[in-house]
Amino acid sequence: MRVILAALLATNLVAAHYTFPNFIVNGTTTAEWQYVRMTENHWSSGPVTDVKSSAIRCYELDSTSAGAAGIATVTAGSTVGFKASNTMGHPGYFSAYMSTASPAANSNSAGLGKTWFKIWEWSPTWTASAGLSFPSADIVQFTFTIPKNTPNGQYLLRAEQIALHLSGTQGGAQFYIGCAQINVVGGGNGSPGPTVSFPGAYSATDPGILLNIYALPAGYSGYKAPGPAVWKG
Ligand SMILES: *[C@@H]1O[C@H](CO)[C@@H](O)[C@H](O)[C@H]1NC(C)=O
Ligand SMILES: [Cu+2]
Repeated sequence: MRVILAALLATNLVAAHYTFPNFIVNGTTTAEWQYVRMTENHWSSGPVTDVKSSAIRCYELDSTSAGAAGIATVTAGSTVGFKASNTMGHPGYFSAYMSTASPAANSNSAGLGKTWFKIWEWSPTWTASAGLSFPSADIVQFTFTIPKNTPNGQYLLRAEQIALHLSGTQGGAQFYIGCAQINVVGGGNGSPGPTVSFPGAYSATDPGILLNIYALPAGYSGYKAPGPAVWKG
C-alpha cells in the first residue's frame, strides 16, 4: 500500500507541471499554441530554472515557434488570459509582461532588447499571524487586463508563474512561461515602463525568487516581487 501511494505521489509531482498553451481573448479560450509560441516543455511541462538563460524570455521550442503561431488582435482595455495544460498545483507569484515587437510579433527578433514592461501581477499576501498565502491553489487559468492606454501595435505578451515550493535553495524556483503574439487595437498614447530585458530582469538571489516559503527569514514583512513595478497605463 505504501509503495503504491509513493508511486502515485511521484506521478502527481510530474503531472503537477504545466504549460500555458491556450490564449484567452474576447472570452474565448483559443486552441493550444494557436497564438502562444510553442514552448520547449510542450511534452515534459518542466520549468525554466536558470534566470540567466534565454529560455527565461519565452521558452520557445526552437526558431520555428514564432512563425508557427498566429497573431491575435486584442482590444486595449479588454481582458485576456492564459489557460494551463494542467491544474496549477504549485504555490507561486504570477505576472504578465508585454514587449513591443519589431518588425512583427511573430519574428524571432521581437523581445530581444530592454523592451519588456510588467502589466499585471498576482502576489502572495502576507500577515504576521498567517504567513504567506498564495493565489494559485489549484487554478487552471488566470486573466488580466491589457492597459487601456497601451499604444496600438504588435507585442509579445509574456505570462509567467514563479512556483516557489522549492525556492529555498538557489536555482530551485520554477518558472512557467508562455508568450502570446498579439496586435493591440483601440489603444491610447501611454508610455509603458519601466522596461527590462529577459534575461536580465531577474537575479537568482532576488528575495522573491530565493525564498523558503516554509521557513520565512527573520523579520520577513511580505512578498517582494522580482522585476519592475507594474505599468498602470
Ligand atoms: C477580439 O475582438 C475584437 C473586437 O471585436 C476583434 O477585432 C478581434 O479580432 C477579436 N480577436 C480574436 C483573436 O478573435
Ligand atoms: Cu512542478
